Amino acid sequence: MHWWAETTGARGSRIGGMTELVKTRPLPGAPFGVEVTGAEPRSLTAEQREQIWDAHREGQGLICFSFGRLLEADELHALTAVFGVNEFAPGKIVGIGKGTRAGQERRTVEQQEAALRARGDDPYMAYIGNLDPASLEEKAVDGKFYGEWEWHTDMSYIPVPPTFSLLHARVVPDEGGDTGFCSQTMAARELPPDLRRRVNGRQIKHDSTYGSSGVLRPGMTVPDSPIEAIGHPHPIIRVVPETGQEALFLGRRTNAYVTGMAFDDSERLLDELWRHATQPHFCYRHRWRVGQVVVWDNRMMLHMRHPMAEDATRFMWRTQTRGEAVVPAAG
Ligand SMILES: O=C(O)CCC(=O)C(=O)O
Ligand SMILES: [Fe+2]
Repeated sequence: MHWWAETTGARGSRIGGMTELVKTRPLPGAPFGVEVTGAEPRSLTAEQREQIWDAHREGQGLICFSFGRLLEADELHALTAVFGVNEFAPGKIVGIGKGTRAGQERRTVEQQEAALRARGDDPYMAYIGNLDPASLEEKAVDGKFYGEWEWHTDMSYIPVPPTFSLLHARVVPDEGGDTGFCSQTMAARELPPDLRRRVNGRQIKHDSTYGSSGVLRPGMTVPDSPIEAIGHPHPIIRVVPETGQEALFLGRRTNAYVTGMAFDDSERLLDELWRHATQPHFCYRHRWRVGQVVVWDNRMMLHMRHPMAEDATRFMWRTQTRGEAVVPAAG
């Protein structure tokens, strides 16, 4: 982990003299990622925010905040705001992971937001798990919730997907339900030249039919083939503007299609790309502790969820930041 060796000296002395800085260290057991402790989301100083951005760069898009306690909703929103503009949670506001039903009257974003708040729902917070968010009683969920969720980046089927996602562990099982992360900047760096040549300038259409657990999204129907599936095309290699790094942008494998190719050729190319992109040495498996917030940069990282037992309980809060136009790599 050479970046750490380069910065330890300077960072160590800064921390030694000034207790108001947060503490950072490489995420234990991970090939990338930084763990941050000592952050108070409501009162982060400019210098601490800068440290967090350093952690983003050093961690190659993955930061784990270990708070050792549950956060209040406003604390998670404040932490989210460090990374960008807080975005509505998926599926709550039309256009952000939610379609309009035929015949439904169009309401403004403000009207939709007010309606959510009126029934006690936070428009910026998603709740993921098998507990009811208000009562915290167990609730029935689709059986697919307990299975393995496929590798993906969040909402890549829209033109401007969210940049950061934050997941806050509130109830986690003793076993199972880990979250996997896979560095796509590492995957881009190690892309074999022949494969790079074949994907240069090409786009993948990212399908919106299914959620990551394999459940059909509300209002969607199963397409005849990935070519017909509803989604949005994005460049296969993108650039992260802050660092100039390239990253593979694959979205999810299900119903993906390399536009302009014969279907079988697209399938073969996608299989080859996914085999390359998800090699174990690009990946990290996060075992959750209650109170942690893991932040990932969807421009740099795939993620997935490992299966869990059907009698286990898992409950997370989740927020995201507004995206930016996807920057294609120079062809
Ligand atoms: O629950 C998890 O571990 C990951 C869920 C997920 O894909 C997400 O929050 O975007
Ligand atoms: Fe996700």
